Amino acid sequence: MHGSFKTHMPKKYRTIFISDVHLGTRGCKAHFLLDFLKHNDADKIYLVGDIVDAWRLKRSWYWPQSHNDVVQTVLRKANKGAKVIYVPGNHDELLRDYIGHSFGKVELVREAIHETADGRRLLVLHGDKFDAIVRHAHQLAHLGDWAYTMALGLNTWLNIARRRLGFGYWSLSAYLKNKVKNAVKYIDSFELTVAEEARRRDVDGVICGHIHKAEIREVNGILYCNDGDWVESCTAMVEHMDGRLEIINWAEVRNLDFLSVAA
Ligand SMILES: [Mn+2]
Repeated sequence: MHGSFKTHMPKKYRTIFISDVHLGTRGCKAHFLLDFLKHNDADKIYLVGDIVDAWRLKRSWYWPQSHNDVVQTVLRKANKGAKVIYVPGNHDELLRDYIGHSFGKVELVREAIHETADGRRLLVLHGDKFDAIVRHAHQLAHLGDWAYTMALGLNTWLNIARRRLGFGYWSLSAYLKNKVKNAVKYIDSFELTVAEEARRRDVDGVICGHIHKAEIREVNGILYCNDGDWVESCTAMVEHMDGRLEIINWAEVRNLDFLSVAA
């Protein structure tokens, strides 16, 4: 591991939140996460779901040493006194059958309420249960769009028919631009839906993962936090000793080049 960052003692936080590591997949940046865990410590660590990708492992087994090291490192932190709480996500949902049990010193819970040092109550959950609601709404909203696209792909006959019927030229770039706009809308509605749940549950905010987009922002008076992922962005969320929450983009902090280190 390169970089000019040199510490002998890991930086200590009150809490670390990590999700969407997707161990067991080639996309997982296990080396980056190991580096993060080496340099950062906390009294409490929340694993906010999709830590192990059981879906993908079931289809094809992929488990290099670095992925094993991540598991070992977290267990070692638990043994040394960190409270480790695992909130399963959809890719590790088989663990949901063991809610309420502990694996060694790792506690499995469906969701948690975390209280920050400055007294805020935050609902901790993976977030996939809102995904279905959000996605469904989007599918309905864009069914027309989809049908149109499919029709265009059918065959030249259809295109000839279209021309005869007087339809105009179909622009791929406009279509893709629309898709990007939909993705942005999707993230927005996910954040809104999760924040609404927090309001319903009478907490100050929510900490989730799932959509691989780190964020701390206020949504209609509710604090929405997303700890990001270790597939694309290499982000974690930390709570400082005074209760301040912060997103740590580890690749940025360490100036890591995604291509220079084998994941
Ligand atoms: Mn997920």
